[in-house]
Amino acid sequence: MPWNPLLPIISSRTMKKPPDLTKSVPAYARARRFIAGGVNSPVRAFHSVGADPVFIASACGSKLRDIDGNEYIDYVGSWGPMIAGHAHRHVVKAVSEQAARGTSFGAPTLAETALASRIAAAFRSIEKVRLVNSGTEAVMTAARLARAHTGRDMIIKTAGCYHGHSDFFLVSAGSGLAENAIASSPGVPKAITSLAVVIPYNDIDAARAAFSGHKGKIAAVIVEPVAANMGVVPPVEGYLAALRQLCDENSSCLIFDEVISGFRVAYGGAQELFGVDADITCLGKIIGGGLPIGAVGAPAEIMDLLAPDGPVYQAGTLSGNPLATAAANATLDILDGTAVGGGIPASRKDCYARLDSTSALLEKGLLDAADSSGVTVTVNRVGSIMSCFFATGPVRNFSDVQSTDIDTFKTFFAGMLARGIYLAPSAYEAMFVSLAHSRDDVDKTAAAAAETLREIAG
Ligand code: KE4
Repeated sequence: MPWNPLLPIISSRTMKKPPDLTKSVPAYARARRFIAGGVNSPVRAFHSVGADPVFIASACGSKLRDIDGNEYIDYVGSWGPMIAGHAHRHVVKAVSEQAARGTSFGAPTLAETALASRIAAAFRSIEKVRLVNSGTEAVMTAARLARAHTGRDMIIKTAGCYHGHSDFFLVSAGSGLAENAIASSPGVPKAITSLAVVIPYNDIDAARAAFSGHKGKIAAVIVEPVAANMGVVPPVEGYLAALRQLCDENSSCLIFDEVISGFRVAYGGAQELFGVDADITCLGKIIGGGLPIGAVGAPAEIMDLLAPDGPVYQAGTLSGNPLATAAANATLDILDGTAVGGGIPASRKDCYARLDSTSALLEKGLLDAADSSGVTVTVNRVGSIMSCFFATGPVRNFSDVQSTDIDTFKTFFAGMLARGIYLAPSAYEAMFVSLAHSRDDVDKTAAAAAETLREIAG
């Protein structure tokens, strides 16, 4: 049997026989010959967990199946979009029927208007929308709109939040408060990063200091209202409202990057959950039901700045693509309870109640497993996203996350994968629960966690 790269990871840390990756191993080698890093998005390469990636052949409901035939309970859910579960028949039907009517026209369609109107109805801060192809594009456009709307250039971001890979947002926090940022990627000019002010998440004093240190120059604050790219880190009580107030006092835009939290933590995202309105909202993932999509939304006064009515240019060949909007509208049908049959909850309220109850069971299962094994963990959860940190806690910002035991996370990841549980291959990502996850899935996950944590405890 060819050498299994997971073996040293798993065998050195878990007694459980690793999955048979006979086909994934050569598949990765071949992929590396033709694709940079062998993957089309870095996190998929499993580098953060010191292993080689598993190649997926198919998925249905809460399960993934790899090209070796191994089945896993999936808590990545394509990094958030698959809230209804994989290959949901309502989504598959909508996309298949649309494909037969044409995949792209480069012209307006009724489905785009339908989706935009549903997004506007879900977020009271949104009057108009522009559909794009990714969360990165949504954030890029939001930043451009904020700068055009205010006539200012600087933007405050928080350390540990991720807003896509456009130049300006590839910055990491300097130490301390309101430091000038340093690019976290070569190729990003200092002239661009010098416009970023990076502060710790959940630190309103730092935000206040950033504003007073750059009076009249701040176009916007951008934040994930529920941080989920440093693991899940909820906003502390009053944090979002305080950012809202600071932006109002300084006539700056508050940009909520709800690419993950939108339609996830509530149908109306974090804005509904916490009752704080953004000036500009970025969406993605769930609204595409697994197809490429992003959206930026705001009051008409801001959105009308966009071409062709306004001077702010933004465009995209496949923006509002018919397949993506078909998947999107079908997914929102499921979440707002208008798709009938097939075990779909009968209403929006039932949907989010089910997501929350399944996730609460999973959170309890992980905590009980840790208790029984004597391993210290902190679980941060908001609705159906959560992270299990190997730390005493609390975990409230990026530096707290960086102080958690990342090595033990790697062992936990390997042990869970060996037991058929597919977690995000990084301590800085979230676990995503879908409507398709069952009680049996949660029980199996909790049992796998208990076994793995017992091994870790030794
Ligand atoms: P995309 O360009 O990847 O569609 O969206 C960028 C983005 C923007 N804002 C937030 C809050 C996001 O979480 C993301 C993308 N999230 C990552 C994982 N946490 C996508 C996974 C990947 O990069 O492969």
